[in-house]
Amino acid sequence: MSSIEIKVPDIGDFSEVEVIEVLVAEGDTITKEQSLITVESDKASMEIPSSAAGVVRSLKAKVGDKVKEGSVILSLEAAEDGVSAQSAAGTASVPAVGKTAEVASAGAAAVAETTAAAPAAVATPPISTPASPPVVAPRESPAPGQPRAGGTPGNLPYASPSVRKYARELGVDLSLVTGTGAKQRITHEDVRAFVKQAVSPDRLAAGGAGLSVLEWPKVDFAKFGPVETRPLSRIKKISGANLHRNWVMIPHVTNNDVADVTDLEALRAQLNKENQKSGPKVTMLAFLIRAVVASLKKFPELNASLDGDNLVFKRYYHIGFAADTPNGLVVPVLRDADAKGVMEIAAETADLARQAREGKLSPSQMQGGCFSISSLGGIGGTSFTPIINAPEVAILGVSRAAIAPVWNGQAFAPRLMLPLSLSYDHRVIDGALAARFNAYLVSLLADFRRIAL
Ligand code: CAO
Repeated sequence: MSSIEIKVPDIGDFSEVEVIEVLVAEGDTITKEQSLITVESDKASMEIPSSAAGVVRSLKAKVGDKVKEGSVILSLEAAEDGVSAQSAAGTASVPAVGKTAEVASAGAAAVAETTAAAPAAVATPPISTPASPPVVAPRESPAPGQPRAGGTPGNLPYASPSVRKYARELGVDLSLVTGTGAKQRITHEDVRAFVKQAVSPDRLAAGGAGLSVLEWPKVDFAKFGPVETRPLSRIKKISGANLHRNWVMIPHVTNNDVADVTDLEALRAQLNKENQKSGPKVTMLAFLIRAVVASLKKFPELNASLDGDNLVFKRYYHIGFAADTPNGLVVPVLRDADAKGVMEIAAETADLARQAREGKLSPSQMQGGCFSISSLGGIGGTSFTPIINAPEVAILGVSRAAIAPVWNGQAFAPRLMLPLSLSYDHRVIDGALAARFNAYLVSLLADFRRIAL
């Protein structure tokens, strides 16, 4: 082992350049061609590679130093098969710094080309010269008086070659990263922080859209009174993550309407009276599913899903319905609802709801839904905003029916009015279409014979 000094090689036209990054530390074992420091001129930043392999004994260059050809970067305990001290001392060939700098000033297109070529330069440094030329990245200055953006479209982000390489390895688009280094240069730490934020649970829940919101408040509730902490159920954790994503990613609008279900309720009561012993209990939900299917047939945009720039129209009618269970909300799916009558729907939804409460639903029984219904009518409420069950584009919320005075043209009559809250994805469904859908549904529920038309 021999001790050698690694010096700054010939750096072309530049008499003095600033050290902006030190890429190794004392005690590091380095390989030949490994980048040691990044220096920056007014036209380009470049990495100086080592001309020998070995262990770094002492670092001589630090960030902010001005260095020139011959300045000592570090002293190295060279490995046995290392290069001779003389060659390590920086008798480097003239690097192409000046040439690259010209490219850099030749315009955005040329700059992009230089950048695109950079990976190869970094990955396989030239080996034909005693000391390889620095790896160079053109430097783009901000317009006078303008702050340097971490990256704006068309501008080359301001970062050293090693940061560019690091970003490439992680798949980070540097134009999206804000630089916090000197003169807003993007540092390794900036790339790390960007990735950390990109993979944070909140960000992932938002599908990468990213929300710039305050951190969730951390409160020691026990300071204010007795507390008991219980873990969320598995269902709550899964449904919570889905609801959160759907809420933040879908532009929801809710259309509220009321249906006169006086006659329908009378029919339901009559059917239940007739079927008391034999048939299933006929529920409002079963009528609603039947009416929703007829409405989806008339307004197929609500029986669709977004797929990038396309809208996928479904020619099947699988209807999900929210079921309240001891462990949380689940949405069983009634398949081929268009092929089933109200009695069959009533029997099947009752069975699915029972399986849901007993935690016996299989994943396939909760998949493939086209449209969902969330009925809180048996509990209460006058309206609410149901959250769309992605990738569906609409959901119907049903609140408690109540007797209300309705003007029939001559007088107010007591009618049973059912509140319907239709939430829709405004990217797919216009407000007018949603209002038409809801009005049509209202008309079917008011006179169920219309479904046969
Ligand atoms: N208005 C007034 N009363 C209603 C009604 C309405 N819209 N819907 C149902 N009811 C009444 C019924 O008449 C019935 O009363 P009777 O026992 O006197 O006949 C009672 O409420 C129970 O109704 P049901 O047996 O028809 O059941 P349902 O259709 O209300 O509910 C199901 C079935 C599975 C939807 C329900 O059990 C459930 O889980 N609902 C909650 C859904 C939910 O949690 N949604 C929110 C999702 S977002 O968090």
